[in-house]
This record gives sequence, structure tokens and C-alpha cells, in this order.
Amino acid sequence: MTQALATIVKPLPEHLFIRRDLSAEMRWEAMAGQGYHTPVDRFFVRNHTHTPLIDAATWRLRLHGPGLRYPCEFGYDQVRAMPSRTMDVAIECTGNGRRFYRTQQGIHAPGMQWGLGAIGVARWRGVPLRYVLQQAGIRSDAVDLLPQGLDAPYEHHGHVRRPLPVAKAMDDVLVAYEMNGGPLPPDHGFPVRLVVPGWVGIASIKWLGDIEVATRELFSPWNTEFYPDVTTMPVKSAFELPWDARLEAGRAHILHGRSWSGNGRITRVEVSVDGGQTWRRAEHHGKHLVGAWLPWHISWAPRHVGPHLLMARATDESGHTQPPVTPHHPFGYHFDAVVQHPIQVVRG
Ligand SMILES: Nc1nc2c(c(=O)[nH]1)N[C@H]1C(S)=C(S)[C@@H](COP(=O)(O)O)O[C@H]1N2
Ligand SMILES: [Mo]
Repeated sequence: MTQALATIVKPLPEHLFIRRDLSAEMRWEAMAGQGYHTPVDRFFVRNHTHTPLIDAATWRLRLHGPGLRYPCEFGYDQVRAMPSRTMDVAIECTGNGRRFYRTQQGIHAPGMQWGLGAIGVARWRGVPLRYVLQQAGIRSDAVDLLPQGLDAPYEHHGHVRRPLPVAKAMDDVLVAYEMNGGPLPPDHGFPVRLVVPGWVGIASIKWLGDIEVATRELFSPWNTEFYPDVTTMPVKSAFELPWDARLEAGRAHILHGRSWSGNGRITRVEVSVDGGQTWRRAEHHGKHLVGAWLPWHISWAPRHVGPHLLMARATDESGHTQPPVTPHHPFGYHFDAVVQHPIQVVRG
């Protein structure tokens, strides 16, 4: 039923992606001129092993465990026939921005050296997980779920699986089978994945095949050894520009970017073009959704040729503003400090 393929199935052209081990980071300049959503052809991929090719005709979602009155399984057509919901949601890897612990703060954090491109926003369609759990007779004393992927076991740790508290599962989690209007692509979890708004990417289990529902707290390597004590993602910002972009002096440029947070809407974005000495409010445009991102822009006519540092600093509804420095994290998670984006202003 599950056939192994070479790590990632979709093409990873150089101008859209940076290869990182078994994964692929989006280049932020690939979002320039795009709409609200990240097209599939440039959406980052984070794989623990490789993308499996799963046959939807034989695929099953198994629900079992002491937290359910009616353990059961559903096929693809059954899931697609359930009441559906469509949501614009960001998925972001917990370690997004990890390399800036070293480049900006001088302390290397081990792990994949992501820039800011381990995030994407897609339009997901699927069944609320709440509905599926209700069909299986979720009990009032259920505590934790253990959603598990059908991809190959990761080293000696078994299948990718991470406990999810019942409260979140019953709130806004989606059992998704569509991404940007088409069936989920293989790399993003075909036939079905979880989409867990606001939470660390690892919560959004791809190639979902099995959910255990327990009446006690659950543990797996993915909440003990990796990703312990992380739930929501902090506030971040990125420019839709290449690293070391070249901008001509003496004419106006519109700098575009996006800001996002797992803790609520973005309420303010400020931009500095002089390495943080002065700041200007960016203008918002497009949608302003919880759990996705806020596109913004600011106009700038650089006068002086030479290197400049662009910086964007956002504030979210919870009142949190991106700090100049992030407290060190041993795993390199949650880098939320203002990123210094180097550019060259060249003679026009
Ligand atoms: N089964 C399974 N689910 C998974 C993963 C995986 O390797 N296997 N990677 C997780 C991680 S760490 C992230 S950041 C997101 C990435 O989703 P994407 O590849 O669709 O961008 O998927 C999560 N779900
Ligand atoms: Mo991740």
C-alpha cells in the first residue's frame, strides 16, 4: 500500500528552493508577486524520511484507544463525504529561522539551519477533527490523542507521531485532504494530513493513518526528545526579497513582506532600512487572518549606494513584539528576533 520514493516528489528548482538534507526551504523571493497563499510549487517540505506514495483506495484512518466508545476506521471517500470546512492556515517548522541564532547572536543552535523559509500558508479543506472524533464516540475523560504518520519509521524512533491535547483537537484542527483547491500533493501528506492552526509544524502530521485516543497524558519521542514543551509559534516577519538583493539608488521601490504569529492577528508592522535606527509603519494589504499571515508593504527610495540592513518588526494581538535578541534555545526553536536582511543599493 505504501511505496517509498526518493525523499521529495515535486520538482525543487534552484530559484524557488534551498535543499536542506531531506527537506526543502522556500526562498522568500519566491513569494514576490504571489497572492495570499503559497503555491504548492514553492511550499516548503519538511520530511523526517521520504515522501511515501499512498494509494487512496486502500488507505484507512484508524481510530482506537480507551478514549473512544466506538473505535472505527474510515476510507478516503467516507472522509470526503463528511461535512467539510475550508481554512487559510500557516504551517511553520518549529526551527524556522534557526540559523540566525548563529549569524545574529553568535551561538550555533544544532539542527537544520533554516533561514525564514520554513513556512507557508495554504487554503486547506477537510473535516474538522472534532467531527471525526465525535463519530468515534470520544469520551469526556479523553485527554490526549496520538496521531501517527504512514511514512517510514524515523531512525529507531518508529513512525512520526506527536501527542495532541483533546482541547486543541476539539477546537480548530482540520483533517485535511485538499491544499489550495487540489488534492493534497504527496509531499504535503496525501491522502490526508492534520492541520493544527498556530501550532508548531510537527503537530500537523502528514500521511495520517492512525489516531489513538487516551484517557491519560501521552508521550512519544516527538514531545520528549524532539520538540518538548512547544505548542504555538511566536511572531515573525520576512521580506519577499532575495538575500543580498540589489536595489537601484535614486528611485522608489516597494518593499513587500509578510508577518505572522501563532498567537493571534498581527496588529502592527514596522520597517527599518537603516539597520534599526529609525522605523516606519508598513501598510497592510490583503487578508488579515488568525493562524495565517499579514502581507504588508512600504515604499523606499534609497539615496546612498552600498550595503544596507533591512529589518521588519511585527506585533501580534497578544501584545508580543519581535525583540532585538531571542533568548538562546538549546534546540534552536522559536527564533523570533528581528532578522537583519542584507541588501546592496547599487547605482541606478
Ligand atoms: N508523518 C509526518 N508528518 C510530518 C512530518 C514528517 O516528517 N512525517 N514533518 C512535520 C514537520 S517537522 C513539519 S514542519 C511539517 C511540514 O509540513 P510540509 O512538509 O507540508 O511543509 O510537517 C510535519 N508533519
Ligand atoms: Mo518542523
